[in-house]
Amino acid sequence: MADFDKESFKKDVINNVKNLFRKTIDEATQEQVFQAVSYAVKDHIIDRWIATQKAYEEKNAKTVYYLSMEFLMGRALGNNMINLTCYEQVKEALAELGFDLNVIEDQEPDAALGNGGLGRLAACFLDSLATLNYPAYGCGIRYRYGMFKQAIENGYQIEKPDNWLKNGNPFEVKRPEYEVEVKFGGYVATECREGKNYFVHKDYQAVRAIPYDLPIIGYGNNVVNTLRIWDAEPVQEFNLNSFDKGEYQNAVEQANLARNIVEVLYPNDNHYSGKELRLKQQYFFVSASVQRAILKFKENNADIHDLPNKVTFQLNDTHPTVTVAELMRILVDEENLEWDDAWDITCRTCAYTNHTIMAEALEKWPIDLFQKLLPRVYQIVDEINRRFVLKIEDMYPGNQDKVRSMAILYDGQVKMAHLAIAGSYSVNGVAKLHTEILKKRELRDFYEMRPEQFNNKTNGITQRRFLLHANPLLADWATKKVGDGWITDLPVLEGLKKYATDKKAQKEFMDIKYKNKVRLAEYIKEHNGIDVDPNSIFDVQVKRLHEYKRQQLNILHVMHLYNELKANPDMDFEPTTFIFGAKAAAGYKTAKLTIKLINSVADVINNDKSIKGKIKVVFIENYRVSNAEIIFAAADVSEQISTASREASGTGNMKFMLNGAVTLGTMDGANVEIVEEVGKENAFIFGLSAEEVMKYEKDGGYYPMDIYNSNPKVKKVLDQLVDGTYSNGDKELFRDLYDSLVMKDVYFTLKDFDSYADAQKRVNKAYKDKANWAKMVMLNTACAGKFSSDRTIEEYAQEIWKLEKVEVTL
Ligand code: 26M
Repeated sequence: MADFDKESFKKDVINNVKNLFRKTIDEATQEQVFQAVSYAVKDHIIDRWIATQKAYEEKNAKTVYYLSMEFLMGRALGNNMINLTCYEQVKEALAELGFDLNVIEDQEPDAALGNGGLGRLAACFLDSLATLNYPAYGCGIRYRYGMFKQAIENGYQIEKPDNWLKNGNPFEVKRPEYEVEVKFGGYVATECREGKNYFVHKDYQAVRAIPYDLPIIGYGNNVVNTLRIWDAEPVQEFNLNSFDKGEYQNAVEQANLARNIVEVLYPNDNHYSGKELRLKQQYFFVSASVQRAILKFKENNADIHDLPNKVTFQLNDTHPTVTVAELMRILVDEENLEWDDAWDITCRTCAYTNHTIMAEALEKWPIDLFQKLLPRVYQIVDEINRRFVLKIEDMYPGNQDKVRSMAILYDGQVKMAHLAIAGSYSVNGVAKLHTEILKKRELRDFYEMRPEQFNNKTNGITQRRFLLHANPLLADWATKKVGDGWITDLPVLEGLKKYATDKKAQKEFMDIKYKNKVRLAEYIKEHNGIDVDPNSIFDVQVKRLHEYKRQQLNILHVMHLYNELKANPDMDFEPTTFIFGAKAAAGYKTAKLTIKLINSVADVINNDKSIKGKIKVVFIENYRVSNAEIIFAAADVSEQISTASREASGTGNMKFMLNGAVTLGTMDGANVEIVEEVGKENAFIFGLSAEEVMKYEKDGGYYPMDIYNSNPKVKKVLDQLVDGTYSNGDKELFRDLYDSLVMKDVYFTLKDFDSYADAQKRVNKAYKDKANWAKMVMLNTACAGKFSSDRTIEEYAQEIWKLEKVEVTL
């Protein structure tokens, strides 16, 4: 970074420690130095932030508002320094002050305002938008408590609150001047003025929405975009004396509403819970974000009809879908547009991304709940639905099936996906296979009605965080081989292909992998107290715990392998460390029991001297963005073993690939495209195809009992779930897992078992051929270019958002 002066940076840090903590630098704790360094870095951000926003305003550039209930940002300091291109300079400055930058970075809590894939994708998108010079806001909620911290006690998951704001957030800026009011409850009255009917919302409860802005720094281009997260404050602090009874009650309720609304992230992933507070959260941040966006638009534009030329609201799944109705409310009630006019604008301003085909994730709100909480918005949804149903009937006269499958209001429910599709000009899936399944099955009727609305945008990840920051050794190596162009143009890594068969390069690459495995082994020793051998295969499955992701398949196979080794201790087998990391939704029993099973299996196997440490099983506690960065860099094998058709895309698969791991996976989500890029000879693919799975499902499933009865290996591991092998003799502990696998096996775990075990064998054998293994993993890194979120964002920007790049000079 050109405007970085090491000596003045050191002075800034020393000064910040004094001002913030009344201490000299040698008295300060590492955490206090973290704060001081962050403020010193923020000094370098702020002028760029101001300049960027000025440049956008001058150009009156079209802006995308990425509306998301989740932004899984992880830590900011390291990433901010990377993107300002001052990481090495700060590292040196701190070393001279006697501090280790790694230790300083470790002081920062993760900003875990998200569950998993969907939230992390939003974070990667913000990084790419800023790096590609696109005007963008992320809009979300400033949860007081983010994703819970996971502790493992006696093998069980315990959830601990994540008080991430405890020591303040050095990078955020409160913007009280941009507060808006959001209204809940009450009723709608009609008033007639000058012959026109007006809808007036009465007797409501209001909260003040206060924005906090976080800087999103583009890589080396002076761009700083904004992630705006909303806090809630009560409209009036209630004062015991100044209210009559009714007013007092209302004041208390309003204050409680403000307190509750932003309190905590719902820790569900791919599962809808139907809680009223969740709908409050959705409307709260949507209404605040849309109101603010319209106010800003009106500062620079005279005609509201220009809105679609200047603004897109991108809806991250159905969670912010109420945007469609809220925008209509503002256009009709506040801008006084006619319905058709308003609807035309709305449908050209909103776009929707679908992230899942899991039926239990579909958001459907009971009409009475929705109507009571948002009476005016409900009236609007009702009218949208009335007109939409007329359109369906017009297209398919007399076909009630179509109405049933497409209406927004049906069976006493508000179907958020249907509202999102009806009110959007674009509907996209997140990988080719996923989009095809949406078009052919899940959303077939909508696709038939308006095929041009549907498109695919295969997900991506940011190489700035997941290679440059997470894996500095490999990043430096790649830069030495092909230059540093890959940092903003990932396909440049293709230049590494020619080294894949070069003996010297292979050794360099594998030495780096080894060092990263040592780093992870140290982390595991420190956090789990388990010794693992960096020379063993690191086989890794890290992701949310869900039956469809099939951690059960993985652990059942480990149990099987252990049986084999016990029976045949001299079996030809390359020692393997099976690494898991996963949080289970707090109320998801089967998922929590699977965590207990993994830990129980780990206990038995890790302590059995007879297998000479050939298998180790490790469950990494509290998997999150910050330790993910260490884990991906150290992996040899990437477990992507979802039931085909269920994982919309996956993005962990891409992070492993980029860091030189081979995929062991099903033909699901983006795995299909990974294989397309790297070649099937450089991946280990197994299992039913999506089509096969869907065919079984259409025909009512299959009989897992047949497999149990005919496959002795499968029978043995299943029996071990209920014979006390992994539960100190307790035959009931894992009974529910046994029952659901043997009776139903909804996720085809037994069906895919043999094929998975065979793929594992192929992996183990392939690892022995050191040269070929090196070639395979190097080709994975070299072929990862497609999976940059820069590519994804260019596609969104050009094909959906129609944005133009804005240059920023200081
Ligand atoms: C819904 C209702 C109430 C509470 C929580 C939810 C909810 C939260 C998160 C539902 C779904 C949520 O996330 C789904 C998700 O993460 N989907 C993943 O999206 C990734 C990015 O597109 C894909 O790569 C994954 O395949 C997909 O599972």
